[in-house]
Amino acid sequence: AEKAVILDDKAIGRAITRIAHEIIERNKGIDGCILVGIKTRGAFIAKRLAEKIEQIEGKAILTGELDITLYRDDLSQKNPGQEPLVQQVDIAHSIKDKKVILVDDVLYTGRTVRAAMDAVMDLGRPAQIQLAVLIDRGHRELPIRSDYVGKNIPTSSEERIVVEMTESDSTDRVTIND
Ligand code: 3GP
Ligand code: 5GP
Ligand code: MG
Repeated sequence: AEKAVILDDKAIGRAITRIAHEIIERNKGIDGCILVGIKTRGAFIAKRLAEKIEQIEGKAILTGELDITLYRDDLSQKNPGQEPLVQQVDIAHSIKDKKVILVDDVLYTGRTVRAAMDAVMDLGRPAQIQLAVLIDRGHRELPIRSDYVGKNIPTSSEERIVVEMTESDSTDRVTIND
């Protein structure tokens, strides 16, 4: 299948730097904020954002992680589907009255973010939940939008965005292939 590069390593770096500045600007600093990355690559992006924010502000932002994977419905059902299910919550800080900034690599239907919001609200009442994503590929099935976006990529449902990050892959690159 054909492969088009949407973001190279430099462009990914610039997007993360810009989003770090936007987070600081919107929240007038980072006091009371916690970055929560959705594994796997959303957690890598959250870690890179945290490092950049610390460089800019001179202090560390709180971080946490959620592990959310697709759960296969009972295949005996007439219309089997998959729903994202929270597998693990790794947030060592209280989120009560905090501004929780969820971070993911790709935003698509919005169902993963909905599951993430449920998991966060189960931990206590946050002051606010915000969302940062590297790629918004459209096709929302829920009324969910991102506060911070690296790049909007209109896709067909058949296309796939491939996000590669050096933490787990050989390079930093976002490509689209069908
Ligand atoms: P990630 O955990 O780094 O986000 O869901 C497991 C992996 O499969 C994801 O990696 C993601 O990159 C990839 N993937 C590609 N298309 C889809 C999709 O439509 N849904 C989900 N959940 N993951 C997808
Ligand atoms: P949603 O729940 O919004 O449909 O999808 C969000 C999650 O599914 C993201 O965490 C992401 O891992 C994955 N996802 C959905 N579509 C794509 C895609 O085209 N490429 C990649 N890499 N991940 C996707
Ligand atoms: Mg993801």
